[in-house]
Amino acid sequence: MGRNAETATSVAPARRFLQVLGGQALDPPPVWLMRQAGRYLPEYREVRAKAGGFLDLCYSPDLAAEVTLQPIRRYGFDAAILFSDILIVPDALGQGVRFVEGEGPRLDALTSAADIAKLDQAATAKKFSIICETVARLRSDLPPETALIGFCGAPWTVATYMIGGRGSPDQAKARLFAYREPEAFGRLMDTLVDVSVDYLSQQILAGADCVQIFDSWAGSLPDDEFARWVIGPTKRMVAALESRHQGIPVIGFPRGAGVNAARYVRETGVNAIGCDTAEPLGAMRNLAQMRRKGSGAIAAQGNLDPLLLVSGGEALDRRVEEILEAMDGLPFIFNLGHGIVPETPPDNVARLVARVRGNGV
Ligand code: 1CP
Repeated sequence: MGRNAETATSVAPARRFLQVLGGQALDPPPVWLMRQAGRYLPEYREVRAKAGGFLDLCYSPDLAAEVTLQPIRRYGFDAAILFSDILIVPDALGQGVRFVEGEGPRLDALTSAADIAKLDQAATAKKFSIICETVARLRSDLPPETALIGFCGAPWTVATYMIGGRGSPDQAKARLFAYREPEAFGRLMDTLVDVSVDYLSQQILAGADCVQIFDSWAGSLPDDEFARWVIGPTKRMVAALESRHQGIPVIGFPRGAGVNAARYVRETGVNAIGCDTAEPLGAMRNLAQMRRKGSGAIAAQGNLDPLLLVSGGEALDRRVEEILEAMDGLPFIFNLGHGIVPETPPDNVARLVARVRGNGV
């Protein structure tokens, strides 16, 4: 791997991934996978066991950089995503966050306006700086042609965990809180917008080439609440990032947005939209034909079903072809429609990458 190759030359390397985020169509399209570092890889499980807890892994720049690089070494993806988690933000704000083996995240749930008032923005600096050490290490360790994606959760999605105390199928606690106490909920969202912009801004200064905002639970809101809690905060984040880091590309991933996806693109100002598995290919094609005010084309990213990557075989090959064909000639980044699942056979990932790049198999 080309260590420090970027600093060795004064010419910025061509990162195909960033060309597409700039609105170009490339053949073959760049490819990376959400959750590409993770439990499906034996080398990840090894490092994870050594790290102790999941948060310990996130807060160890050496180990976090190592697991970020693992899928790049194996598959040569066009982009690496910082290994971390969207729940670093509540943790850094002082809300208790734990990851329970085999169960997932558990947070000391916020139940009142008073709990929200206790969140401590000033406390975030120390933890964010540790994460940014991982980013800096990655930018120097990655091959120069590999883009580095920084990320955070969108305010709505992070709030669903902060109020629910855990993942839930319907995000009922956060939705109810937002209906019953819109002012307090609005203050929580304002805090999350501010802190998340700072966090992404620090990742960009440390070397991230672009950022992705994960709104995994965007699909649980009716359209007026979608506008208020998904589009509004994301739009403010994109504007703030644009004013601090002109030209930095932002990918939005409003999972489950459905027919609201085009409105999300139009109103938030994102450069690219991540499409989930349920997005029809025709709709993804339409999104990749939209244009951004004052700048180039919108890129679309997605949207293979992660379970097809588990099943593999001809069904996988067929769908990969369909997606490539549908997105031909448009600014498109090949990805899954949601994160890779732990049951995924690593060989299927190699097969997918080869097919996307036209290398047969
Ligand atoms: O034991 C383990 O190894 C824990 C599994 C795991 C991993 C690998 C968690 C716990 N988080 C992560 C890393 C992670 N999470 C990354 C970086 C790795 C990469 O992409 O290669 C990213 C971008 C995330 C983002 C994330 N975390 C999201 C948004 C994307 C999505 O999948 O919808 C969400 C919702 C989370 C919360 C979270 N963290 C972990 C779990 C199991 C969950 C989901 C919990 C739930 O809803 O029940």
